[in-house]
Amino acid sequence: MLRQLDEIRLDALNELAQVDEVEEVEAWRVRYLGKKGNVTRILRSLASLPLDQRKLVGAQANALKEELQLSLVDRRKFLEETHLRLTADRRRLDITLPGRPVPVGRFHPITRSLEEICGVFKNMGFQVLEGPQVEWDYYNFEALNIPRDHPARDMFATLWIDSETSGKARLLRTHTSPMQIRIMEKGCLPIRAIVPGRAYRYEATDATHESMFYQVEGLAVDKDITLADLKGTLFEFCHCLFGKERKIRFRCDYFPFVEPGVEVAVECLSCGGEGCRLCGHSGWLEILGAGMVHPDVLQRCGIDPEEYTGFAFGMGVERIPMLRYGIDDIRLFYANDLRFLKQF
Ligand code: FA5
Repeated sequence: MLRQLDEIRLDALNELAQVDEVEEVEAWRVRYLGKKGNVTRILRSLASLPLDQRKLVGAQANALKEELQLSLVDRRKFLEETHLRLTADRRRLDITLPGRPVPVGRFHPITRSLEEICGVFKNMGFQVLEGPQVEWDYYNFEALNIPRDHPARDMFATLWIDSETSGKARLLRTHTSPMQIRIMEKGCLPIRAIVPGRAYRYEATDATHESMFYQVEGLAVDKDITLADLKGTLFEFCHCLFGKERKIRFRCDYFPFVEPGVEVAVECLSCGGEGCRLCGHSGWLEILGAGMVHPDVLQRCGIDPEEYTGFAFGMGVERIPMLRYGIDDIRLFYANDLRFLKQF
């Protein structure tokens, strides 16, 4: 068997020296080192040899296996380098040719706005949370003081998943406010949180309304929070995003889940307050609804309204870049026209 190993070694090394294509190296490997290869076959037959021969033949067969493996690596490397050299000689490269430009992607303007908005609130100490887009009637309406048949349901044209009349109906959330309940229910006080995310409404689109749009909800619950805190927070936010010169309007509004309720509008950039298509000829564009969390809502979430108060707001994200860059139609954001998107 030792002689047989010597013969295999000679044959293998001779054959390998004659291999001159990288692809042939693999066939050679299979012939000698593969599962049914010559060396493997001998290694497998060791068990049938008497012990003294087994040690001798085994050591030599293993040494041969190692030698062939190393030779294979050397040969493959040699052939690959030769191939590369020959190719380079044959096809001269003109390294002075300018490269082909690779198109660089960029973030969608709404993604950038979301990051910017969240950045401002993070600097004020708010944490960023997310919530489900498919929501229960309970969180979207009932817990927010909007029971079935309440006229305020008409404010939110809803895309229902289950029938509204079924006991536990699901819907596509019409605003990010259901997260107020989910956060307060957890009972970790005090709270400073913002929730960016999508909202859906079953309504005709126009220059300022889409059926899918983004909102950022804000919620602060603590001892001694007042309307002045809400006003200060929102004015600071508006100054960061629109500059100190821009006029901000803060006035009463109604939402069943806050008391009092307010609305914030920003002077229209497109017309400088004169009135245009973007602002519906009012000179102002509403960006958010807000107010002091209603005591009934606090109570429903297990928070004592005698001890704690809070404010909440929900802003329309698309309206922010519209006001900053004078974009006069919200639908441009989702039409996927690169000529528009590339400008940001
Ligand atoms: C709400 O959605 C309330 N959840 C806001 C709120 C939160 C009030 C917390 C009080 C406390 P409203 O329907 O007004 O309110 O929407 C808030 C903002 O979302 C609007 O000011 C507007 O900027 C934006 N928005 C509303 N509907 C659309 C729409 N169809 N397309 C684009 N933006 C919209």
